[in-house]
Amino acid sequence: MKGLSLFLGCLVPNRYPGIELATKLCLAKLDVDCADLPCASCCPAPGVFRSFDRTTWLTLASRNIVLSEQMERDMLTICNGCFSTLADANRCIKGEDSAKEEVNEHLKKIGKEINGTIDVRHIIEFLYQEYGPENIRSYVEKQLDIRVAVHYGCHLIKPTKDRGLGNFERPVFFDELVTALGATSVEYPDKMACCGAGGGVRSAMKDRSLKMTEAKLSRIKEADVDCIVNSCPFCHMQLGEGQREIKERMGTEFDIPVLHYTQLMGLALGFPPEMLGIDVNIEKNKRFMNLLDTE
Ligand code: 9S8
Ligand code: 9S8
Ligand code: COM
Repeated sequence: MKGLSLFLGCLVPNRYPGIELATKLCLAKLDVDCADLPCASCCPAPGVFRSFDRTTWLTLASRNIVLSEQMERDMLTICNGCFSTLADANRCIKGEDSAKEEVNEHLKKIGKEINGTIDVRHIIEFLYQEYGPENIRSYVEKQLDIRVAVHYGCHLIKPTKDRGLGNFERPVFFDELVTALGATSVEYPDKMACCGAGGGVRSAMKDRSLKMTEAKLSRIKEADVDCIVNSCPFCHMQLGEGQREIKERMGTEFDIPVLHYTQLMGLALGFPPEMLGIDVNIEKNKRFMNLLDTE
């Protein structure tokens, strides 16, 4: 297997640098060879660019993929949206000669060429396929005796024929990675529903987007969990910041901690919350951390 390059996307560097650190700490603990990917741009976001102009979407994605090809590394994403764009674009370049030629005509202008020599991975899929839940379990230093609502997000599992991660109505791979940390993955209705943010809905129709989020958060609240875990910084923002927005606009209060999987894994591997971007000055996070300490 090739080494990896870490594709951060936009949201992690701009809003959640703690998720970058959590990712790097976890990967180092697992001895994964993962390097920074300098000069990367937005993936570009699938729900926006791909919907408007396929060639622009494919060319920008290809430029990012080339950076990793030049390093002779597979790309690792920590966001469902980035995974969707980069994995789908890569598949398209590898499978369609005409698309590859068209993109290379554009890339030539900046002295680059895409060859289709690497793979694109998502950290959840990578950990599941290359390590497996049992193996992850052996790295755990602190058993997390908590109830977790797993939110897969849309782009991690769809299109299912390309993802190859099993059943898309009731997938289990993400849940298994969560239970490997000692936690319980709690079932809840509409678990596979969108968080409400994707596909430009958050930007274009904020009220509708938050209504979807409120519905999802209500089902999660009823399931009586200690936190929500996601694999996508966009879902992370919608389910997290969205709670504040919903309280302001609709008055409903949720108060549920939201963690990216790398943050949850970081806690299980023994790192303190401060190193994982978990702000314990926020009351709900403080309560969550106390819960972990009173085992
Ligand atoms: S990059 Fe720009 S907007 Fe974002 S985070 Fe994930 S999807 Fe790709
Ligand atoms: S769910 Fe529906 S489109 Fe998506 S992956 Fe992340 S953001 Fe939330
Ligand atoms: C969601 C990305 S992760 S997008 O809004 O669908 O582009």
